[in-house]
Parts: sequence; structure tokens; C-alpha cells
Amino acid sequence: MNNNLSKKYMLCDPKTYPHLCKIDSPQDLRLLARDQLQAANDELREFLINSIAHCGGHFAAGLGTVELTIALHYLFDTPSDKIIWDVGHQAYPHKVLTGRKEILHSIRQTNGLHPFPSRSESEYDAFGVGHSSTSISAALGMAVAAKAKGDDRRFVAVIGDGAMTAGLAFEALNHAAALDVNLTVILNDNDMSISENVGGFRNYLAKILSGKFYSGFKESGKKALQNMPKITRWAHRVEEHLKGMVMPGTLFEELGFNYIGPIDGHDLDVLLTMIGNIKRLTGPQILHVVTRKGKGFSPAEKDPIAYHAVPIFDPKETRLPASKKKVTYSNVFGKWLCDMAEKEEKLMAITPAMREGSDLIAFSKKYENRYFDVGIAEQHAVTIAAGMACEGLKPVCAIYSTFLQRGYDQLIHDVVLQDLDVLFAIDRSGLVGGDGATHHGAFDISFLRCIPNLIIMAPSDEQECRKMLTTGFEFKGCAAVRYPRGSGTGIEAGDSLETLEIGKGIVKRKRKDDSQGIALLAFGSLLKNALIVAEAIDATVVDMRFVKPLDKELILELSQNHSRFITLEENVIAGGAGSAVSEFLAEENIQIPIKHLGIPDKFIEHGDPDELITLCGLDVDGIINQISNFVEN
Ligand SMILES: Cc1ncc(C[n+]2csc(CCOP(=O)(O)OP(=O)(O)O)c2C)c(N)n1
Repeated sequence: MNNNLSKKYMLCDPKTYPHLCKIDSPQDLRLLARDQLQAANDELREFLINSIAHCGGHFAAGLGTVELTIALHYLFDTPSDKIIWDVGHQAYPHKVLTGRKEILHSIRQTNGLHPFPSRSESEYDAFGVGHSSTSISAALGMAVAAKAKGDDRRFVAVIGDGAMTAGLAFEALNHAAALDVNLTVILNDNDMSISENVGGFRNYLAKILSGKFYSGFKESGKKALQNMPKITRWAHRVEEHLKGMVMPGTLFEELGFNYIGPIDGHDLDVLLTMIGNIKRLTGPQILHVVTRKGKGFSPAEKDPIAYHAVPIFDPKETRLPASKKKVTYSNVFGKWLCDMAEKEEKLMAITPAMREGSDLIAFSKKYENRYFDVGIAEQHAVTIAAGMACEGLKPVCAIYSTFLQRGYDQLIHDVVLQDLDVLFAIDRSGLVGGDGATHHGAFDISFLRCIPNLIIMAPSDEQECRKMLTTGFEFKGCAAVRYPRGSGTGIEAGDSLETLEIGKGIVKRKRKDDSQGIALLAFGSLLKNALIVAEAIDATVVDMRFVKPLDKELILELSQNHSRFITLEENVIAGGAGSAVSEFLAEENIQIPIKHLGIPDKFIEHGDPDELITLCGLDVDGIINQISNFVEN
């Protein structure tokens, strides 16, 4: 892409964007007359399409929240009032209106804007997000604090219908009803998660919107709003009025919320009127807003799954560029799953709303009855797997490392403690790149390896990944295979369903010099760098394969004829695989200098994956430097 050309699209020039270019903060937006807002709104959408097309990032969700963002910042006194975006992938319009439009194109890149709202980035980013379904709890906490301080401020949680499927969101709704605080929840219902939303709650929302009810409201809504009584009498009258228009006794009403809606989230007038009115109500309010993912960009409206997050593309084209990517670890998993399912009928696959990311598309089509998208509900994903295993099935729970953090208690208490047969296919382990600190799979080795009886494997290439998946599947008990985001060495994973001997590593290179020297003990993806380093410094290299159980025999053997150990892993050093080696050496009272290389003890931000590896000193030069310092000291 021509850089000058792309820059032109990414800047907010006054000719194309006469209103938007003057908005550097919500205060500027509030200076606009109400009849100028539609123009500003349309410019904002145009700007988003052009900018994101030229830098890549989350796309379709943000196009669906343009009107909502304008209405909220126009009506609420942000940043004193707080808008809490759930997940935050839909918050690009919010970033544009809150002083970040000229740098929007840097989003997700090294030193660029955070991929999601971040408290360190802007005072308008009320809560740091990335993982879903936290907004209502966070907003509720803020509202409680404001009440305790005697502040009359407003707190608005904006949550999608997908994010609403998590238990956490319902826990917060349940609690909110017990508290007398001013909380507004905006349910942004586009009937999509990343893929189609699933489950009974989705069906419930669909019922609310179905047939004459919703279309009837659409027609009558504006009229009804125009006829509303003056605001002095409004609060108690409108409640009945609105309730008359909507289904009586909705689920939300039963929970203690004042439910209002559904309304058309792309009708700016209706949004402004409704939110303006809600602002004056006290207690917990829920506004049900219906939007369309990808709104205003027809290819994204037609295919919101493909346009959920996009690479750089030409906005004049109706298609995204064909992916030139190599086979990814997710692809290796997706193919293995289909192959194994053919052989083993007991295999069931579970995903918490990540069908595309975990590459379960083929499986979901071929084995419809053995495929379970449980919604954004990681805890439930783990425990439903436990239940299936109790009945003799063999569930494979495909889950991103970062999202398994949500299912930790379930993993210990419901699966491993009961010695149940579940395989965890842990995708996106290690550094993930543009999604940043909220999404790096930096901790799984540390939080898994302290659990008794669990088998943990880390593949160094695609073939190993396939063997480990088979090994974990055949194992009677709980096993985990943690593999990285993206492609690996490029080696063909093949078709075999071969297993590995549990707890056995493999020596990949022996030191040429017989005298004592360095042994590099690699766990997973860093093996390829270790092999290059070993050529430069003449070291022994071991692919440890198993984080748990460790190949103790091999470690003992290596300690006989090496003077130093270096461990390598794409996980935090704290409590990682290297620590496991040190613990074992200490237990055996073997004193050998050992250096652990991995992710340092800080949160790593977003950026280009290779740059992040370099930042952590895990590229070839970085490893050599760290080893030299260790040897010299
Ligand atoms: C705990 C957690 N699990 C999974 C994800 C991955 N994820 C990001 S956005 C998304 C879909 C969200 O759907 P919804 O809330 O309806 O928002 P929409 O994209 O439809 O606007 C998912 C599953 C996540 N961010 N957090």
C-alpha cells in the first residue's frame, strides 16, 4: 500500500469531514446544534471506514455503534459521567470523538493506540477492557462509589448481546437490582457475537424483536415520543407509557430493571430523545437498542463475521483481500479435530464463542451434533465438558489461553480434581500481537503447572502439535496442549494420529565440544530460535515437549555433562516451565547455574508479534545477549 495514499485517507481533512474535523473532544461535539449531529454522525462513519480500511483492526462492531456513541457523548457529561464499553472492540468511534482521530491509524501497532479502551490512554476510557462482559459490574461499582461520595454522576454500560451471554453480566444485573443506584445498561443487540449469537437469551431477544411488535414500535415510536408529556410529569408517566408499548414483564423487569425498548439504534433522533429521557430517571435502567454490525458498509453488513476484524483492505472493493497466510496452529487443530472425530465417536468439541478463531468451522458443519458453541461463557465451557466426561464422552475444549483464565476454578474443581477425561486445546498461547496485554497468552503454563495430575504439552512445530493433540486425547485424565497464535515453522502437520511417550523430551542437537557447556531446554515455540542460537554458541538443544510431567531423567542426564542450563518459553518467567526445572534441580540438590528466558514480569503491550518477541529478548540476538550476560556474570 502506498503510504502517502493511505495517510490521506486516515487524516481528518476539513473538506471531507467539515464537522468531524472540529471535534477534538466531546465538549466540541456538544457545541454542535442538534440538527448538525446527523452530518457529524455520517462523517464519523465515513472516517471510520476509510481509516480502518487503511490500517486494519476491529471494524464491523464499531460501525454499528456510531449513532450510539454520538448520542451518549452528546447527552452525557463525559468524562465526569462514565461510559463503559464492554469488550471495547466497538469503541473506535468513541476513540475518534475523544481526541484520538488523528492517531486512530496507529491502533494495535507498537506504541500506537490501544486496541480497546484503556484507562492509561484517555480519561474518557472509564474502564480497561478486552475480555467481555465486565461492563455492568464495573459500572455498578462506579455508581456505588459515586453514591457513597454523594456525587450525582451517571454511569452507562454498553454491552452487546454476545457479551450478555456470560454469567458475569447476569451476576451484575442480579446485584444491581438490590442496589439503589443510577445505572444505565445499554444492550446493543445486533444478533451477532463474532459469529451468530447462540442460546436461549438470544432467542428471547429475538422474540422481543419479532414480527409486529418491533416493526409496530418502529412506526409508532417516534410519534409516541413526540407526544410525551413535559419532563416534570414525565418520569412516572413515561414509565407506564413505555411499558404499554413493550412486552409487559420482561426478563429485565423481573430482575428489577426498568426496561425500555427496543429502539432503532441507527435512528439518531430516537436515540437522542430516549437516552435524554432516561438520563432523568433514577435507579437501574436498561435500554434495548437494535443495531446492525457493519452498518453503512454493505460488504460488512452482508458478512459481519469476515468484517469483525479486518486486515488492510480497499474500501472500494466488495471483498477483503485473500489471505496469503501460511497454515496456522489453529488450522492444524481444526484438521486434527475432524480426523480424530472420524475415528472416535465419543469426541465432542466445545468453544466459547470462538468458532472462527479456533478454526472449528469445518467441524461444526461436518459434526453438527457434536459441536457446542456455548456463547461467551468460558466457565460453562469447562464445566459442561466435565459433565460430558462424567457420562463417558471425550470432550475437547478449544479455548484461547487468555480466556481460559475465566475458567480456572472450573478447570481445577470440576475437571482435574475429579480426574475427568477432558482435552484442552489452548490456542493463542504466548504473545498475540495487536490485541495486546488483555489477550496475550502469557500465563497459562504458570497457572496450569501447579495443578496436580494435569498433563501440559507445548509443541515446537505443527507436526508436534498434532502428535500432542492425539496424545492428550488418548490420555485418560485431563491434558492440555498450548500452542501459539499464527503459523509455525511451515512444516506439514500430516495425517497421522501418532502419540508421544508422556513426559519424554527429545535432544535436538548435541554440543560438538565434549567439554561441559550450555544446554538449552526449550518448551514450545522458541525451539526454532534455540536451534539457531545453538549453532552460534555450540550448545545442546532439547525440545522438552512436556511442561508436566517434566522429563526428569533427561534433566538429570543433562546436568551430568553440562555446566549451565538455559530454559526458554513463551510464558511469563514467574512460575513458568523454567521454574519447574529449577524446582526439580533444587529437590535433587543439583547445583547448576540456570537462567530462565521468557516473558518478563510486566504486562506486554500490543504490537507487531516479532517486535514483541524482540522486546522480551526472545529473538535470536536477544537470546544470545541474555546468555552472554549470564555467562559473564
Ligand atoms: C471473555 C471473552 N471471551 C471471548 C472474547 C472474544 N470476543 C471478542 S468480541 C466477541 C463477540 C462480542 O459480541 P457482542 O458483545 O454481541 O458484540 P458485537 O461484536 O456483536 O458488537 C467475542 C466472543 C472476549 N473478548 N472475551
